[in-house]
Amino acid sequence: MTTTLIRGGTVVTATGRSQADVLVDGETIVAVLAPGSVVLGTDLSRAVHTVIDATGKYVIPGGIDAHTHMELPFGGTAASDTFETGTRAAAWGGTTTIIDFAVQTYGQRVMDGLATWHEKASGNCAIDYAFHQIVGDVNEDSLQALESLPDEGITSFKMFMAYPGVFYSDDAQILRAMQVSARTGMMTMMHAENGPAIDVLVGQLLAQGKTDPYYHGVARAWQMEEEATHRAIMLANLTGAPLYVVHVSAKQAVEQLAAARDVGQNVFGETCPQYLYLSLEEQLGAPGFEGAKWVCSTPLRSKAEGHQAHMWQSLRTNDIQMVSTDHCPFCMKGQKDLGLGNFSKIPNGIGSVEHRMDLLYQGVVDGQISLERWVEITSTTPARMFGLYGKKGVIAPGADADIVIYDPNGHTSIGYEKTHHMNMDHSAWEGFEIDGHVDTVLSRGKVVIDDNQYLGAKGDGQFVKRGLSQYLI
Ligand code: DUC
Ligand code: ZN
Ligand code: ZN
Ligand code: ZN
Repeated sequence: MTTTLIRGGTVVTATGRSQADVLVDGETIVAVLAPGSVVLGTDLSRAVHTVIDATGKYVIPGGIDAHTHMELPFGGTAASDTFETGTRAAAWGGTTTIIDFAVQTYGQRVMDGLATWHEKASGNCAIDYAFHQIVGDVNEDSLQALESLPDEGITSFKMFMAYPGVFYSDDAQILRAMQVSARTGMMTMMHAENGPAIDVLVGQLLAQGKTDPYYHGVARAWQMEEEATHRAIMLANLTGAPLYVVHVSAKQAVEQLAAARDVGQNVFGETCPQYLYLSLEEQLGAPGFEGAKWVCSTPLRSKAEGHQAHMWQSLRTNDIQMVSTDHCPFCMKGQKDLGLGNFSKIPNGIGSVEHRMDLLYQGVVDGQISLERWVEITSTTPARMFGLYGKKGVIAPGADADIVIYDPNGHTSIGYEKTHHMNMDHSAWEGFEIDGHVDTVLSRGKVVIDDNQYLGAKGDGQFVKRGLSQYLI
């Protein structure tokens, strides 16, 4: 077992920052020490094999991206990142754990869907990974299967109020699954958009010849998100299920979540980098079919209507608790272009797993959030929300040595020809400049990124079983 000393840095956690050295033994953090406590050449230091100099840099717990879709079958194609390429890209960007969505498709058994996901991921990941379960077909058999998921280390499942005919669950199905959630303590996760109503609007827009990518966002209006969010909250209220609404983008949806939290309901929300930085107006202004790279659901919202600013505000007020990517990459050629002449055929999704830590750090530089809040919303809260805390999400003795050394004096230019390790033919983040840089990444004690080199290997990452959420009242 190698022993590593990270010295000279500023350790930043969700609750504060201090000058400290971090001692790692094998895969685990064993001590957080006053600077210089380990004097090289003394007995204690004889055991130290590697010294990493973090002077002038932040030492933070590795990022946890609680919403990714490697290899997701969608829109007649599949998300272009495999577990191998997607987790490697995540490591490049300072994310050391992903929680991906295992998929039960319509007509499939939940446990068969889960087994398929284990096959896809096992032996292929660069970093640790866990699963949520998508329930695409709520029936007697699925409801029974849900009861046994916590034993498999899966303590959350997701349903879709959108995508009729694909993943969609109606209110009756949602109610029944939420009853299981209430009984077991498992988190219900919800894609909250009124799919049947959206499909009517999609048909009407197409009939009027409005086929460009921009109309995706017009059809998926904020009212569709607010209404579904409210309905999900009411069903959760009735059943007592804890509820986590994914990819929140509309300020009206945040207000629904905030009102429920104000009265003590176990309701949570995540937003994604695209809703903090990108807008429907920019999509409208993109030439030709270019706007297809930003087609995702929920859609980009109007900046003029104030959604973006409200998302940042919600991160400050904790009306939104954390940021995940909804990483769901598709190439323009051969995938997004399925929707040339019909926006509804563009596979939904943006690839961001590599850039989440940097994009949110820019929020610190821009004065949107504090340094500690950055760590909280990208690592600590995801760990607490989804039963990983203690091992993940913190720099403390006993935690896995998932550590990022972040250089606030470094710089990252994001772009397809620059920083890009995701398996897609473009970047949705082209031209973004970050006033910071991921210098070194340790995944369970192993240095996997250092000085712009990848030093890990596929299979380094292990499946992590999760406990119940530690965020519930
Ligand atoms: N939203 C996306 O953008 N992609 C995959 C599924 C989803 O809900
Ligand atoms: Zn979704
Ligand atoms: Zn998703
Ligand atoms: Zn550097």
